[in-house]
Amino acid sequence: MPTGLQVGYDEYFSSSPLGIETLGAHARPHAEVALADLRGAGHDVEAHADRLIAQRPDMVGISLNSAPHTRFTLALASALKRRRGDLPILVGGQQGTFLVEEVLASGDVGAVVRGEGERTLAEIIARGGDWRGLAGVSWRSGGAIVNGPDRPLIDDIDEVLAPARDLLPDRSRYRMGAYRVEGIETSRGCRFRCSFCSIRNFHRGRWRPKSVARVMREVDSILERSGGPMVIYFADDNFATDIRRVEEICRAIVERRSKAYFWCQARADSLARRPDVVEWMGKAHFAAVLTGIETPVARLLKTARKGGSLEQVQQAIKLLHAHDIGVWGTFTLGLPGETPEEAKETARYIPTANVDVAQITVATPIPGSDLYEQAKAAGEIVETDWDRFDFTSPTLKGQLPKREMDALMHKAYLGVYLSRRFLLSLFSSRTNLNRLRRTALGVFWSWIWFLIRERAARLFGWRHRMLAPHEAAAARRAAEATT
Ligand code: B12
Ligand code: SF4
Repeated sequence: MPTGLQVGYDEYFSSSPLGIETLGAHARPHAEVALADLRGAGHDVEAHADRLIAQRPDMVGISLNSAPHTRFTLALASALKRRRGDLPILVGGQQGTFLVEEVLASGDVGAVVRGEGERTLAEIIARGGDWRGLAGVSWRSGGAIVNGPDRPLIDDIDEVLAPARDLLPDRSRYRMGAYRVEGIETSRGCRFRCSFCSIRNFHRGRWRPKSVARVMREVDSILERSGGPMVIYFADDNFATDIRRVEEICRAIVERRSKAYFWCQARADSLARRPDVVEWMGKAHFAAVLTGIETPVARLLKTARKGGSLEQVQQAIKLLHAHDIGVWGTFTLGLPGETPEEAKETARYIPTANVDVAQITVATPIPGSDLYEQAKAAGEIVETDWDRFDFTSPTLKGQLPKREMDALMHKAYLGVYLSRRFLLSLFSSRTNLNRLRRTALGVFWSWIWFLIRERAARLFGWRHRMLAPHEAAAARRAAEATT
């Protein structure tokens, strides 16, 4: 699991890396497996490569899920190859899947596994590392790229093994503030088609659930092993896709009488329609729901094909609060076509939305999203450095310049976390909401501290030792020339 995001996320919220843990479980019957989660462990590619090579791997797989991990991933592949020219390197994940040519371009990465990887990886290992001809794989042959056919999706995802959490035994690092966090994936995909999102294309428009029994087996195994208070985070894109299943899961959780808290990601419109199910979520100890609010500007929501309405968002917030469930609202500035006045309107709205955690991002054309395809075709992507696809920087024509975007964003954050309402609410009785707000405030201050350190680093010229791909290629050529 690579690192690379330079805006601080890895430093203050690290949830367990479900992708590599799940792949580890499927690879284990065929090979000895070691996992390395490099997030939050510094950006020194050379040092990471030394540590990985010291384990004498026969093959290395890198999970390239998010855009800001791209440069690090390619630099890591290159650093590994400089040390061991014969080492087969695989890349998979959301960003890898939709960026095959770029990932394979330097020749350091041998193959890209497209889409969900459990079966493909197991087959590659079972075939002694030979990926040629396999479905779901793209590889280089001579100078050309060969794309194997798409691999059919796993129909019954109950067949996906539980993540091999024991392969990363130090679980204390997976936390947000005071909470220990463990992720569980209970479904795959999403039926909606927001233009800025890649999920629909990654899962080919399908939503596939795990059965309630399968989900609860995983919940039970985490609860059995956990010591103190903890959060179980359902990492599904829209946990509320099948609202009856949500109720069933909540009823099963209530039966456990555990002290754990639960978080999930869910659409506000799905929740607003079913107050009875939100009540069950409250009984089951759901402490936070992450929901995409984006903007109050109806025109922009429509262009982005978000669906739902602001009224439903407000209804859902009221409903969640009534059952002592915190709202983690995500907002988007710079949606395509947004005018500077509309950006200000969104920023002004954020502190009034009554959320307990606010996350503000800049609309970013991620590969696999319709926004990416359209913007690319129209020549509207103005940024080429993947490090800038960090969801806080402008990357599209027409978006406000970084300085203005930052100013709006910072003002909105201060408006949320330093508002009288928010600060006074911290002194109310210790409810879920209250705890979440304290956590959010703690994270907010660590972010401010991170920004101060980053500014200082820039001021005094400290640099991360991360090579750009062209620098890495030059270094490899130089090393080859010497040997
Ligand atoms: C949970 C989650 C988080 C959590 C935990 C992140 C984590 N890395 O574990 C938190 C909240 C911290 C988070 C943060 C961010 N996230 Co996030 N996150 C997710 C989410 C919802 C689920 C990830 C997950 O656990 N999936 C379940 C596992 C089993 O699947 P998987 O990881 O995709 O792995 C499978 C395949 O991809 C493939 N595979 C993956 N890697 C490899 C490697 C090899 C070798 C092989 C063979 C196969 C393979 O096989 C796996 C099994 O099928 C995804 C959306 C999604 N549904 O995937 C977004 C998603 C990955 N996140 C995204 C983003 C943008 C971010 C942030 C940058 C947001 C921000 N503004 O800061 C940060 C980045 C932080 C970071 N360090 O990664 C985007 C990335 C899009 C992109 N191309 O950039 C996604 C796709 C959501 C979206 N559509 O916008 N995220
Ligand atoms: S943003 Fe959320 S609701 Fe929209 S398509 Fe992506 S996962 Fe689905």
